[in-house]
Amino acid sequence: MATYAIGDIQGCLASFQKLLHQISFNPDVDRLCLVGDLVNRGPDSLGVLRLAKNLGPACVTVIGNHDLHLLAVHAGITSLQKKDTLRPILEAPDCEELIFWLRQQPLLHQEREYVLIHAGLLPQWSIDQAKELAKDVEVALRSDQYQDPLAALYQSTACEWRSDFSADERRGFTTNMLTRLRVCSSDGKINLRFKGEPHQAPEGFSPWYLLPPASPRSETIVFGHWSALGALITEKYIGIDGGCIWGHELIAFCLEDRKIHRASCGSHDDLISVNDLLE
Ligand SMILES: [Mn+2]
Repeated sequence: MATYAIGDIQGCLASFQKLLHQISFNPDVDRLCLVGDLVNRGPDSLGVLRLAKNLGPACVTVIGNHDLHLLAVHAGITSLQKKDTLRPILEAPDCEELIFWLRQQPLLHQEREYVLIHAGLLPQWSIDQAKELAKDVEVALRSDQYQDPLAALYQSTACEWRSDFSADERRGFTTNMLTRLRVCSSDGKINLRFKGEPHQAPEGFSPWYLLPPASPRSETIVFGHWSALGALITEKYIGIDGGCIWGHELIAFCLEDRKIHRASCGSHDDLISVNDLLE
């Protein structure tokens, strides 16, 4: 029995299947914890979503920014962008079931001593506080009337906590932190524009995982979202976005033995050219 956390798949079904084969994944005894961004940019987001959903209780994912974008497009809050590869999901006969499954997933998931989130956690927040903030968003997304709160959190530009937040503003801030954070200031301001490498962080901002938490955390945080970072394995922080979509690798981290497994993504159907993405 083993539990694997897997990094951002982004529609790279062939790489996902290759990695599952490599780790001899058996859904009857093993578990998968995905760090989100199952969909978009890659060639088969529909296949990835179906595979994850069909694994039933053997698979949980936290919701990433691309997953939220899919929910927002489906709800009519925004439209497909040129680089999006989400149309096959929207046109699939099982679209409604897949969307329902996706919005039942958490933004934060704890698996024993590991806490999974898509992007990051500001140093000001304890794990218990982060769970409470995440729950607030999860309840809204799981509700039958999820469209209005989804629109508010999807469009939020909140980068800094304010104690007088409305419910929509609070959920927007939480979503920006958990699904988009890469660098922040020591006083808890998020920079949502920066996507470069950690050492290029703008002045006054640091990679979130380098800032000491205000209160000690016993848990280890597993996250994705930062392909320029690649695999980061430290005692308390495990980054596993291997940049699969850029032709690098898809990464699995085994929670029991802390071993890393990698599927290279450069030589098969999932590789898309950078030109396709930039056009
Ligand atoms: Mn992401």
